Amino acid sequence: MSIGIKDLPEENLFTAGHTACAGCGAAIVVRNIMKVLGENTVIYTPANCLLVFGATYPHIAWKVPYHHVAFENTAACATGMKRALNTLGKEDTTVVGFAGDGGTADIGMQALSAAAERNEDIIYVMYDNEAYMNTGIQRSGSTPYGAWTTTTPAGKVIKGKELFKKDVAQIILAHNVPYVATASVGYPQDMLKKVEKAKNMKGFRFLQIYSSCPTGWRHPTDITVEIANKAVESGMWTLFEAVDGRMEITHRPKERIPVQDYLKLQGRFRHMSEEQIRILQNWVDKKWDRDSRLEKALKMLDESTD
Ligand SMILES: Cc1ncc(C[n+]2csc(CCOP(=O)(O)OP(=O)(O)O)c2C)c(N)n1
Ligand SMILES: [Mg+2]
Repeated sequence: MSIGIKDLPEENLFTAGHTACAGCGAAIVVRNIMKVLGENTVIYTPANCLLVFGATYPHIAWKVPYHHVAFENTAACATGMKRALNTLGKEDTTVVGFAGDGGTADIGMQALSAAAERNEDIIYVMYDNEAYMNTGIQRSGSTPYGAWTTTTPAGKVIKGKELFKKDVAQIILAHNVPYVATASVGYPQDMLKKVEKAKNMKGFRFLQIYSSCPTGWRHPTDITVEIANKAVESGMWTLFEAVDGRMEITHRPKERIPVQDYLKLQGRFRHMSEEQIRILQNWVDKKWDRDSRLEKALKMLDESTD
């Protein structure tokens, strides 16, 4: 039996009183994940919103050991701590890196890839709010096509981001690590299950978690979860997990809603032309098709080597 929402302890290890914006997806994600990870956990965070709203001197929201590290080296620092704890005979302590999409898809990728290659015994969580939010909404490799950011403005010449979202979870999956999953603030039960599974495994474990951002995405603070649901229902976000490389889509929308139903709730997509929406819809259709075929192919590959 996996953990349910009602089983979560009352106590917050990431406490109330942090200074995240109202409706911040990342804050909801971190608070709930910490309830599953428990007290015997050590945290690493590079520069990002989570650093600022969770630990700005002299205040701190963390009730477990917490380290702020440079942007580039979250996975390397977590690795060092895990090895040191092992040397001290504290093998049961979980070491976790929590980084944003900028700190993962772009700046932290090198250390992350190296730690995954070495199959280090750590959990790495990428909370994905699809831009460098803390420094004023600059685009990252994880920003979707068409989105307005301050470095992909929406004007007469440039009309939001002209490139497509980098698929970080698939990049990590290609490292053949024990556990890779995507999750979302809109699907808490699915997320908690995946975190619990990751916690109980050994080796390198990676979670990419959709974390809506009312400030950067320009949406009302009370529809954080609704937007997250529409991301999955439209196919913009695929919920999957891969244990030892066997990929399984964990929530398959019965009928995908048009991507426009997702876009229209957010100011960051307001400027998009019909042509741009068509381009994005086409990208989503292809991505969904590829994810579904990849699921089948990896399953067949796994069965043929059993
Ligand atoms: C090497 C380096 N470059 C740039 C910065 C400035 N900086 C601090 S936080 C941040 C944005 C982080 O974006 P992301 O990782 O997506 O997290 P978010 O702020 O969105 O939560 C940047 C660019 C820095 N601290 N160090
Ligand atoms: Mg970000």
